[in-house]
Amino acid sequence: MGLTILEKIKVLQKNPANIRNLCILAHVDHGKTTLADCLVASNGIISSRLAGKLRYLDSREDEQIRGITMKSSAISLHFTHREQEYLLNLIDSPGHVDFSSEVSTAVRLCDGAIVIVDAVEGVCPQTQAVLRQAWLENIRPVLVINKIDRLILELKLTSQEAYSHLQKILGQVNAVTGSLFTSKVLEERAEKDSEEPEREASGYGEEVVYDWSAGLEEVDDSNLYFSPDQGNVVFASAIDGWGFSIQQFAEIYSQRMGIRPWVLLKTLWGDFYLNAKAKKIIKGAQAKGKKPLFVQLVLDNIWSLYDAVVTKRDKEKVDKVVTSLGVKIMARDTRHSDPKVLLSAICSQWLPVPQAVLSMVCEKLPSPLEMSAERVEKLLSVGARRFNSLPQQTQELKQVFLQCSSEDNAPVIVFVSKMFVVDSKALPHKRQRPLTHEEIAQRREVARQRHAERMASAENHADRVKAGTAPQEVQPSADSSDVSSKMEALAVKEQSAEEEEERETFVAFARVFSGVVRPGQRVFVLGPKYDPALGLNTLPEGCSAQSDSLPDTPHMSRSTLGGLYLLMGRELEELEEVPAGNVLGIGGLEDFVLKSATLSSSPACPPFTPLNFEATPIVRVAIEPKHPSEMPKLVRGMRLLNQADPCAEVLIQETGEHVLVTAGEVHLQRCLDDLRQRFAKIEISASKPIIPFRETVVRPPKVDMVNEDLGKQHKVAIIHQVKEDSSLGRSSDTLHVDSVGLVTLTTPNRLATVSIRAIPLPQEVMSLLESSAELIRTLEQVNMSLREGRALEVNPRTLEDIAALKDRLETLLQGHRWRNAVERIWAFGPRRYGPNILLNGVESYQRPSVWQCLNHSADKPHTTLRDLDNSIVSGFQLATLAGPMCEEPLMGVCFSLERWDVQTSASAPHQDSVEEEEDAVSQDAPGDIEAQGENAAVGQAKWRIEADCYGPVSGQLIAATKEACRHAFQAQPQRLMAAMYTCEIMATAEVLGRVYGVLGKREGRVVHEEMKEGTDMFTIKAILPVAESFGFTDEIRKRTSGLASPQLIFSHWEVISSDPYWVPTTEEEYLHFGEKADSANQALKYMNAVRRRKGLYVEEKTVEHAEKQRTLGKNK
Ligand SMILES: Nc1nc2c(ncn2[C@@H]2O[C@H](COP(=O)(O)OP(=O)(O)OP(=O)(O)O)[C@@H](O)[C@H]2O)c(=O)[nH]1
Ligand SMILES: [Mg+2]
Repeated sequence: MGLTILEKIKVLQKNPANIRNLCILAHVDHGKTTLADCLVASNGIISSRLAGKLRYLDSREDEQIRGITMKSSAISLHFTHREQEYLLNLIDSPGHVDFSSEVSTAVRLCDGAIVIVDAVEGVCPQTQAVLRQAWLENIRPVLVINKIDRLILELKLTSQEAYSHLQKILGQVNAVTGSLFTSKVLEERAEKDSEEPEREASGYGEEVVYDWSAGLEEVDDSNLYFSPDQGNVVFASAIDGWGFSIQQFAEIYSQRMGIRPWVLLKTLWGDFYLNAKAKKIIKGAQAKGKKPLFVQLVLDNIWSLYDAVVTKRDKEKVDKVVTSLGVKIMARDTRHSDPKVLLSAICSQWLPVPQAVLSMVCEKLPSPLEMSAERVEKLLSVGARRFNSLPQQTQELKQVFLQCSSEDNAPVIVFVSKMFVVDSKALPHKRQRPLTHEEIAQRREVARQRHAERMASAENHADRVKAGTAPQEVQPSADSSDVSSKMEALAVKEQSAEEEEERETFVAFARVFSGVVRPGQRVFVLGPKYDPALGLNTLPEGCSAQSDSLPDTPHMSRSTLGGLYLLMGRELEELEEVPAGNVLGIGGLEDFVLKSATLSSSPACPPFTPLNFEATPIVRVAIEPKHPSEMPKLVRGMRLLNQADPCAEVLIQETGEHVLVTAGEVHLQRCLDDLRQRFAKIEISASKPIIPFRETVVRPPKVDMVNEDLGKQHKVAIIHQVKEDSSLGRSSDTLHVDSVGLVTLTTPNRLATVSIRAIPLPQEVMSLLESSAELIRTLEQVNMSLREGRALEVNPRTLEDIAALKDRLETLLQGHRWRNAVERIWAFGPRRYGPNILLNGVESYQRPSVWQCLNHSADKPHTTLRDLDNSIVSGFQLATLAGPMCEEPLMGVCFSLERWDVQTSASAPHQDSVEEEEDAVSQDAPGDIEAQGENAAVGQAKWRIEADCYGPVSGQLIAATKEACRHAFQAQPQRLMAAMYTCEIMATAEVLGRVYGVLGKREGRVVHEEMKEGTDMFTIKAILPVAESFGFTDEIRKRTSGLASPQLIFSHWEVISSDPYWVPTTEEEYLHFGEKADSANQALKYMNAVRRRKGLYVEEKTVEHAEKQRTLGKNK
């Protein structure tokens, strides 16, 4: 990059009004990187001939090979629009669903986005996802409808057909925006309503006016939608280098036809036609069968140009067009064998796409100064807290954000959205940079002098030789060898230093929201759990990150900023300072920031809300080095990978395996490549993907496997009955299982007894719990703080969500069995927010409800927690974390605790500190229920001995609850649940059959099939088990010669209908399946595979009919 551009950008960085931070968002392959290429070419960074072919921002090798973007990367461009200079910080993002976390990191740093839609494919799943992300972050989008050339050349639409097709696409995009908008308005409305009564209560005497309208009518949504006449839509073909907005044509035709530009602007898009005789523009083109203005004045021109240049190759016509457009074409373009070259040469001058897109960006996207107050509040209020409840100093920061000030006294606030890795060689101070003119001149001068000296000494020497005296002949050579050896030594040293330096360097991808950052500046690094109120209390007033000794504050550390970099795609340029409103790279933070963080010079600054990630990491593989001795390298590599990827998770399982969790197959491949080539630099082997399952119970079936009513038949198989009896009526001295599945278990010391029953939760409840996991986690946090006696000021919206969840649960859990169940919920699990419920069915135990944050007068005396309450919850958590089938988490199971007796003796003396907890039981437990030991003295003595040998009661109760849950689970019909993907496949009619073939083979199910209007493409929506999905994309691509390429998105969990423990038990079943029942049992296959992987016992007959085999062997 020339120095002049860098200088220019540095100047522009200081003027936030003319800065635009934007990202390019779209579904995969809709042309983001191609468009970015065109924009980059407009700055002369790459040649415009290569634009679209180079994909400059896809700097990784695998990105180029696969042709998809995997990492978002940024570049700064400058652009002149209406005599103003603008700085555009552009971020190209990936469209593949596996990398959607990269989109989240990009969106957070921007104020606006270019959303691209493929003119043929229209709105796709990721288009909707990115529009939603833009909404969630409150950034403003503009639209580019790309690949219009495909309508002409591939679909061969007429201009009129293309117009209606474009209208449809616009309608689709607006429908998505509309639904987002409506939900937001309704949400705001609800929030306002909930705040109003509060205001009344606070006694400000404000008049409260209730308004019953939904609020939709009064909100102005005219600026919200994409419409060419609003100037927020560009039609383009990035690959051919052209693009236009209505404005451009309005200007052209207003001069040519003498119509005022604003009239044209209003009528160029829409149902208007030109009446040439009357020289009037009239509405109603469609009704009268006339060509709409857009077709006549815009599309027809483009269509005829393509026709002349590409289809007909009509040289004369082309020449005419070239002269009339006034563009200059080079001779070699005219002669080129590929007509597209000529086409893009003409189009990129006539309607240059950077001009159209960047003008729209400058006009329609907000500058950092225009950040909305709503966005600021959203960024600053973490979790359930409401903005108003933050400390005063923190609330004042809102103003700072809105001002985006770069004054010296403005506090520094920076958000790091991800850490990325660059080769240390690519860092500016390590890189060889081209010499400036002065340097070249200087070097030339030095070389000249050296040459002159050498000449002079040679002459001297010759003179001396001539004179017969060569006294110091040896000396200089010795000298020089000395010097050279020194040089060598230096070089070696440098090399080893370099090797050391070859380590990957992390650069933080960040944006300055306020203040000015400089290298070497000290700032606070705020973790996601940092609480500004606490920070302000502990730190001395007016302290700054510069101060030397500061008291330790939780979730806060201090760090010194390393180098600051301007992100220029593949390159980084060093900067001395970066003012507010700019995107930048920061070095030197790798030890302080894991993935994202908030940096600030003020302790009042709260951490930003976490990024919204849409992808669920689901594909797990275990990784090990090829050579066991390289384990430390692998561990380090995995740590680096974890830091460098926003979505990948790295963990060590209980089995000691190193596990990598990724969002999908493509993501997995990239992570493995990164590990091999960048982070660990060793050979590694990865296991087959570990497929997650869930375990659940279902209602007992009414019919058997051959659809016969179970009630009418009697069971025949004696062996199986024995088996069943042993599982159902199992009993030992501490365990009893009754015939309806109620399990009663006593702790080994016989002091506590629990009775638990497992009940399947209705499907809707299970999905509700699953989708509300985040909310339940918040609920749990609120409860925790209530229990500790700290009242947390909760955001009213969160409270409302919790109330809504409760209501919904109440409506879903209807019927006799679930009477009052929602109030009786004891806990959720596993991990306290999972989709299983522990229900309190103990009549005599009234515990505070989990919903206690909803009613403030909850602290009634009779609802205190019983001691050891926590042990029951812990036991439940353990039981739900790993089920008995194959130690996978449970899902959709309700455990109802129906009896809980604790036997204690009221005055048990204790010396043992271990027994403290028991002590508490004996003294405070209100539930000193039931038999208090027949003989107190004997009881006491016995108890003490047993407590000694079995450990504390709390621990025993945990184990007992866990075991009871497991037995209760086993007493019901058990099922495995499989993770399911949804995928949308777009395929042409010819390959449709093959797509179905592949889906069928992999147990996929088609749920929807539709023909895309105006094309010969079909969109198929299918559901596919994750377990069968590996290699699916590749197979589909191969079988359809690359015509169909599906994207798999995790959708839900589904019960596998077959019973893994099934054996024939009725006569009919025997008839049908025989005694062995050796037809394939998918669930059993999955279950055994998991058990085998985990090293659990697998019940399998390896050799059957051994005798037969032996006889066979003998006969041979
Ligand atoms: N016909 C046509 N093809 C285009 C156009 N723009 C891009 N393409 C092609 O579409 C394919 C995908 O382009 P990319 O720019 O890599 O798409 P992307 O949106 O960056 O894809 P991801 O980053 O993987 O999400 C490439 O083969 C491009 O050549 C266009 O305007 N017309
Ligand atoms: Mg791309």
